Amino acid sequence: MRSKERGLFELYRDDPERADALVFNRRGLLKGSALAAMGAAVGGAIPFSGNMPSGYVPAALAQGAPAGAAPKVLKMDGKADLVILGDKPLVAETPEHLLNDDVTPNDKIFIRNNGVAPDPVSSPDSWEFTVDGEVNNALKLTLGEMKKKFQPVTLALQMECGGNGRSAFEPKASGNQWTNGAISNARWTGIRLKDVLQAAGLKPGAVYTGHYGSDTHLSGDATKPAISRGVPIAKAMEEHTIIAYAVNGGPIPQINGAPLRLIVPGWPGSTSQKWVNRIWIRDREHDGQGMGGTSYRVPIKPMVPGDKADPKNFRILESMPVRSIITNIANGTELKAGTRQVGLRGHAWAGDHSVRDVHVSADFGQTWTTAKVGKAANKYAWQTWTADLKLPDAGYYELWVKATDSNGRSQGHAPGHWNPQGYNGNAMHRVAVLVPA
Ligand SMILES: Nc1nc2c(c(=O)[nH]1)N[C@H]1C(S)=C(S)[C@@H](COP(=O)(O)O)O[C@H]1N2
Ligand SMILES: [Mo]
Repeated sequence: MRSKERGLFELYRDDPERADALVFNRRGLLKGSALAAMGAAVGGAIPFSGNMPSGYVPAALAQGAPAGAAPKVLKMDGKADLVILGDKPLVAETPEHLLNDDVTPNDKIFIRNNGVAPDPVSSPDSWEFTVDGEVNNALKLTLGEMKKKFQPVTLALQMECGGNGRSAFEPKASGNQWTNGAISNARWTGIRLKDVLQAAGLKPGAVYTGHYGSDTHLSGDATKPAISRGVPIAKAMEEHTIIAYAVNGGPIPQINGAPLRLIVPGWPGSTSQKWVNRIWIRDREHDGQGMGGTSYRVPIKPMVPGDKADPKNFRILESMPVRSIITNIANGTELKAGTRQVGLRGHAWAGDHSVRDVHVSADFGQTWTTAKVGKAANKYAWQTWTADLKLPDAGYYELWVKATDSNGRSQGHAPGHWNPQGYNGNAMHRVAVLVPA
């Protein structure tokens, strides 16, 4: 933003409470001198200020980088400027405006480690993979043998961390404070997990999978997996659940699970085991690291935000919720003077479901424009949408997007169903822009 004064972005970064106090009067109404102050701070008038609901917190300004400390940018060979959310273990998200590609390139695939990543292997085809437990023939195969024995498949698949969107919860939920950047939609090549399980022969008692990888627990305890989650057999047998050995036509980046990883699209990313070397077929729900307590679990009846959880009230999080992002304009962009129309583009996805509609607004939700929503490249790929919005005057705008899934479920202004670890947070994405006078 071009403001000569210290802009609201800077103010939010340095002193968010003062910024809120400046913008909102005691009753939370954005008007009068507060509106003038905000206009000055953002460097322009707010043409649709009349539509701003009382008590409205300019979330677009507080979203992502401007709130709190300046972002720590990842410096890693083969990775774009991801934003570091944690360094022990390494966790880094891809800002929405870096996700504009239809197919996410390798350098923009986010990173979520739970433990200590293993060293790269020199001979990927000798990687050993085991299937055991409730099967007629336990399998021990090398990756080279797997490639020969099973039919390859290439699919564009969304892979989203279960905690994506968590940072919007109030009170704060525990875990990495993802904005919307824990999502990728790369083209993975591998073999169907179903084919491997059929070769092993599932026993009638097979009900759940348990996944293991070669990374080690942060504590250094070698007997404890960093993470070991699983899925019901039906999801494991789904056509789009694959064991991948390549991505976007080449090797998988080491940090994203080379030489072999699961992709369980539409479900929390934690089920997509990286560096996978064993699948244990269980005769009951898996009880590995990340399966207990409130981990990857959501309340079955609403709880009071901030309350202590009663694990009896929780079920395993399965399909991820509907979400949409604007990817062609970064939050805080100053458009060209004289801009009166803006073309928007982004993606939307909905876990196991498809996206029925995407709507965008430039007037704080007073009017919504229906976006053109493209078809998914295949089931479980995200859908790309485009829309044009009029900006009637110079000034400050927020561009909002919300998607609706095939069951009619949409996105709210703030995440609902508060839960201690902040799952299912799918507040709409908002991007602030300024059209200079
Ligand atoms: N072995 C192993 N697999 C793992 C993890 C991990 O820490 N170790 N993290 C999981 C989580 S929580 C997510 S969201 C995805 C992230 O995959 P990515 O780092 O390739 O984006 O991997 C999953 N698979
Ligand atoms: Mo995750």
